[in-house]
Amino acid sequence: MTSFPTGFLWGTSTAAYQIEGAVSEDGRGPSIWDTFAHTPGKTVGGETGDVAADHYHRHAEDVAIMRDLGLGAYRFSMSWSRMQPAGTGPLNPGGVAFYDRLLDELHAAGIRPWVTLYHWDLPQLLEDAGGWPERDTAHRFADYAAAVHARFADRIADWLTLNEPWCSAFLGYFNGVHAPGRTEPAASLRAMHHLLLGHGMATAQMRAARPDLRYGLSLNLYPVDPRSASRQDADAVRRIDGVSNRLFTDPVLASTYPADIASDLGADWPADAIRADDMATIAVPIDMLGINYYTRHVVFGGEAGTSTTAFDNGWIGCAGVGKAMRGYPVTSMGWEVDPAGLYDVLTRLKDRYPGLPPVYITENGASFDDVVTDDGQVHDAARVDYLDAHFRQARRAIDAGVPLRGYFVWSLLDNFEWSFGTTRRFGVVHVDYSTQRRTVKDSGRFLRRVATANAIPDRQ
Ligand code: IFM
Repeated sequence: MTSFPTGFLWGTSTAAYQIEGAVSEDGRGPSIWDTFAHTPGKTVGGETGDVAADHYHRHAEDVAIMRDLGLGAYRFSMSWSRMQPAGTGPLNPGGVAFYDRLLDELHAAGIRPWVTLYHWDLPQLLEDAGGWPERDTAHRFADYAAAVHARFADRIADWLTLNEPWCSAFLGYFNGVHAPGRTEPAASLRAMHHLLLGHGMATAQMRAARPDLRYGLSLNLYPVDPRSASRQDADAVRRIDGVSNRLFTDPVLASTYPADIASDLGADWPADAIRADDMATIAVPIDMLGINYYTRHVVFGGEAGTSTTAFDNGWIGCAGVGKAMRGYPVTSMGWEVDPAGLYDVLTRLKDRYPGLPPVYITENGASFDDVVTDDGQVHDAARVDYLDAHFRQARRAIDAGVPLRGYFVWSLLDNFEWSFGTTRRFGVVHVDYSTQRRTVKDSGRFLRRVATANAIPDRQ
């Protein structure tokens, strides 16, 4: 057995639009993802999250599954447009009632709720007013966070402001593969700044109201390595590490934007949007940093004009830089399986930022083309192997001194995987979308063994 420290937290993660459905019920307003998914050509097969995994109506069953899996915590997001349909004004009683019901179930099951306030579903009316490229959206977010926090602070101790602001900014406003689907480089950098500003303002307000609770955010981070020892590939690493990681970790953890990347981005850099006190606001102290890890980027440079992968990958300002594939096994997302990358991302973070706050893996997992076999089960051996290998790297990182305190697997359920719709399955619980029947996969049973023993069993 490979044990984890006492008190290490095991859980699963989800996000509102990916599982809830019920998009028109109990006063919920439209978000940018409703609009985007309903726009022809934006998602595989034109799928939407209108029903998704129907968690809105099946949350009691889903919490019972988590209890049965022995999980200590559940990270979910609140839908802004369910809580505050117009993005401003009083909270919607129907939305509040839903999350109260969910929290009742979680508390009764002894599962700690971790809430994410923003997992990409901006109220459409705020996008109509300009969206994240507008500074006012950061203020709207802070107001929304304060209102939700005032209502739920007695029931939720762990608060994450943003999930993966990199995706919101660059997939949403740079290459447009996510809502709201805009392809405006300069606006995407303003969006980045205002997302981070919203995080800082929201955190300060929540902490002022309840300094005894815990606050942080989740970033999607990648180890970035060169394809070769060439000077061009070293520069590609600098650039991709800059736009994927440092644009977010430097302001949050060191109160500065990376000067080399600001310089690379030239006229698109939002210098006029960054006001005097903004960096201090963004670097508000946090109690935990959530890290979402999926794969490593191995990159090459010096082939300007030969590669479109920089744009496809959302790497703003990096034309000519490519992503190399190494022939590793890939998930059905096409992402290389690289467990050692988890160790690298954690230890590099610790080395770059002395005084790193406690870290949680707030997402890690894999999509595979699972099938329910004749025995009624889902034998997802590849996902079991994936989780086993990544858990071992997490333990290695703890041994190397990383203050890692918990691990949330993405995801509890198969769900609406954004532009891929339901064609990608990340759950440790299978969802049959025609019946909404849930089937715990072998990976779910493996997670139960790990969570209940707080240890990884030896391989047979
Ligand atoms: O499904 C997403 C999630 O919403 C954010 N992080 C990555 C996951 C897998 O793509």
